[in-house]
Amino acid sequence: MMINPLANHASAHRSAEGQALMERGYTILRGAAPPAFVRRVGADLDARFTATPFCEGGFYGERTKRFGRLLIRSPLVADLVLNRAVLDLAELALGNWCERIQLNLSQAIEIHPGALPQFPHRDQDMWQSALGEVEYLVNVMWPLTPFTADNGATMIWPNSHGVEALVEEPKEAPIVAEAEPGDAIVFLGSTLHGAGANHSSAARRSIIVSYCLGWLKPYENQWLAYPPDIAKAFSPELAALAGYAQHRPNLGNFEGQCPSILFAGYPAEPVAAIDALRPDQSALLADHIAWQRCALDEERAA
Ligand SMILES: O=C(O)CCC(=O)C(=O)O
Ligand SMILES: [Fe+2]
Repeated sequence: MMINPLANHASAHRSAEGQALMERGYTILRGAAPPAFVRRVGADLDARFTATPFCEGGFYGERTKRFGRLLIRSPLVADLVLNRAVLDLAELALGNWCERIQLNLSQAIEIHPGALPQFPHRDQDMWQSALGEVEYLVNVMWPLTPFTADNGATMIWPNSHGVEALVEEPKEAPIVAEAEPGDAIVFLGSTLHGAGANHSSAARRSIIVSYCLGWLKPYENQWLAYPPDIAKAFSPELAALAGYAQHRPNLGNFEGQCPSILFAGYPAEPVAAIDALRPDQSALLADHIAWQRCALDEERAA
């Protein structure tokens, strides 16, 4: 099934990083953002890290802190979410299965000394759907502090993606995604991974930004994280990623229209529901309506 023919033209398709992502299940974009910029993002998030309680439960990790809604925690996060090289990779991996991608989550993670390695997992397992055929998600880890083997850098199992998700045991040993602020660790939703153990004496901080198919239920409820009064300040591209765009046909509409109409306030008067169809559906519909009109004309002429 190819929903979005434009996906094949993504420039990432021809890049070495695009090839690595699709062939090995992950790639690391070195220097995807200026390190000083990423450190400023870290500074913006600092107070929130301190104030946030430790997570509960073995998956999140009890020596780990997490919080979401990063687009309101630092205005700089928008630039990471909209990073062109990253978006190209996300569109490359997901474009065959949807017409537009959406933001699945933005989450800050702090892994404290003494944290155990995280349960190795595939992020796509949050959706109970067909495996091995469709990619649902692309994950991007932006280190805020250096990622080392000692402090809990993400572990990634190369070549564990795609149909390999149907196989119980990964064929290869994991790699440790050592990286610096400014690097972007990109991996597929079908790639086995998990945070490493933190054996160091300092916390490991990072941001995850993930993108998923535009018709899926995202992990973080974007409309609640960024209600219209907040999202109206976003650029159109960012607002669309945060759910203020329909996924044709008509998914995510408000009163039959694009939810971005709410940026002007809730409509005081009733509004018309307007078709938002894919071109193939529009063409089928146009044929059908033409046939109906013809039949009606013939009936009248008889
Ligand atoms: O923090 C990390 O390195 C990985 C976190 C992760 O995979 C997750 O929370 O789903
Ligand atoms: Fe994960």
